[in-house]
Amino acid sequence: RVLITGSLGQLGQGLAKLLRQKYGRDNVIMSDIIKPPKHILDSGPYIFADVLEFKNLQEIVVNYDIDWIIHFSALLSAVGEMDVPLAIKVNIQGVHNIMELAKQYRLRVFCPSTIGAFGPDSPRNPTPDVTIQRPRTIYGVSKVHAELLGEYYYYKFGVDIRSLRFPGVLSADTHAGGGTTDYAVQVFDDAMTTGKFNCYLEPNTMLPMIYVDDCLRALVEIMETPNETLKLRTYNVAAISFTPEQLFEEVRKHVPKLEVEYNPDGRQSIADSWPQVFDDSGARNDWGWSHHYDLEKMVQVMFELKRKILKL
Ligand code: VAH
Repeated sequence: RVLITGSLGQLGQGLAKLLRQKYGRDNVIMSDIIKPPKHILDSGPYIFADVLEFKNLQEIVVNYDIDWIIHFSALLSAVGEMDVPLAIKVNIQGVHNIMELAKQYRLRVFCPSTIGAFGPDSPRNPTPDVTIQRPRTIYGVSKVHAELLGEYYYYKFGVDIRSLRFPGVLSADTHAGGGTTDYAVQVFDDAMTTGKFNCYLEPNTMLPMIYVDDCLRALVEIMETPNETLKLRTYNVAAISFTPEQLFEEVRKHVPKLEVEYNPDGRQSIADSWPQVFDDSGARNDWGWSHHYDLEKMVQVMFELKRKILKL
């Protein structure tokens, strides 16, 4: 069985749906620390799981016969900067508990990393799998820590940990919580409701991005890859890179009158320290990663889904 921690974030819902199609509704347990909306309860098993409570996690692993943990619980880049002590607890202490749990019960673990695990000293275009990592956010520091701790547990205790560095994720039915790339999600709602968008990044801020279906397929693919195939425990994956102005040009093919104002805020300095283009050739060569959604297709499907969700 699979346990998804932090499953009410941007990726958990879509992943649960995908894994339940493959492994059965009752073999994928969504979890978080808040009460879920009704449609989540109706979609399959959902339980309370606090990654800071080791005993709570042990009980879940035993009572639900868990084999895999997908560990999404974390404070993302921007929100982490607003509460560093909480980010250190959740993103670092939380991952200590998950690693210990995986060692104790021989679990396979997926722990997402991010473009945010790189910093201004890393090569930015392109950024390879293995290079300097000196991130300037507590989110990035905690994700480098998770990568290194995961490798340690793999080589020292044989814990089967896998990780992908995700770029900004575009999804239509969920919102990220406090990320720096979230402008690329929010613009669709604003374009369809007010026709106006206030962008907190400069127009030419290039960032690697991926559509949520590609992102979740990459996660399932690496989790299903035989361990001996993997040369790294952490791989970059991306689809494409784009700037706000390139995204808005594509959005205007659907909402021609979109008006954009650029008012950069604190997230600009975070974005300026991140990769502009990911080199994900390692994933493509080692386990056959390939993206299906380019910018045009991403924007197309986002509008199709948004029209359904917003009933416009
Ligand atoms: C964030 N969307 O902006 C997340 C992600 C690639 C960035 O980690 O913090």
